[in-house]
Amino acid sequence: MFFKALLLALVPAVFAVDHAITIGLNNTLTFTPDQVIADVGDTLTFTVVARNHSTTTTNFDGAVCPPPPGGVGENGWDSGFLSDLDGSMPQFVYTVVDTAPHFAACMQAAGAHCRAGMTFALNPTAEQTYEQFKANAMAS
Ligand SMILES: *[C@@H]1O[C@H](CO)[C@@H](O)[C@H](O)[C@H]1NC(C)=O
Ligand SMILES: *[C@@H]1O[C@H](CO)[C@@H](O)[C@H](O)[C@H]1NC(C)=O
Ligand SMILES: [Cu+2]
Repeated sequence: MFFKALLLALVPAVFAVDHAITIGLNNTLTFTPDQVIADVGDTLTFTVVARNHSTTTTNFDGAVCPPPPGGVGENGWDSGFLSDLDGSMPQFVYTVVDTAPHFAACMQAAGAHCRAGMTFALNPTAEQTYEQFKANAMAS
């Protein structure tokens, strides 16, 4: 009984997946990959490899850029500014807590990075695609 309970407690940890996302690859205004499908319990590990960026949740449409401090939405996130100007490659880890779509962008330069298409989606859907979100950001 005890061991069965212990095993069940360990199962989610065993199957949780970490998704690595690079911010600023080749010194571009990008998230790589720009969309991730993840399960509850998985983690997203964002690593900034150039300049000074953020990963911050925002609205799918309307007021997309810049994402506001603290992020948008239930279970949203905001890494704050993460600078690699000193070569430290800072990281931000988010643990997935629901299966809802979440849309994020970089809040640097008063939204200029966001409007340049520096965008990311967690669990986008057929109705709310990453491509449409990016287009909304670039038009906002
Ligand atoms: C980064 O550079 C590599 C090698 O040139 C290229 O394959 C890749 O598409 C580039 N990625 C981005 C996001 O610029
Ligand atoms: C990163 O960017 C923010 C916002 O522009 C700025 O306040 C901060 O000083 C920058 N960090 C570094 C280390 O330059
Ligand atoms: Cu940025």
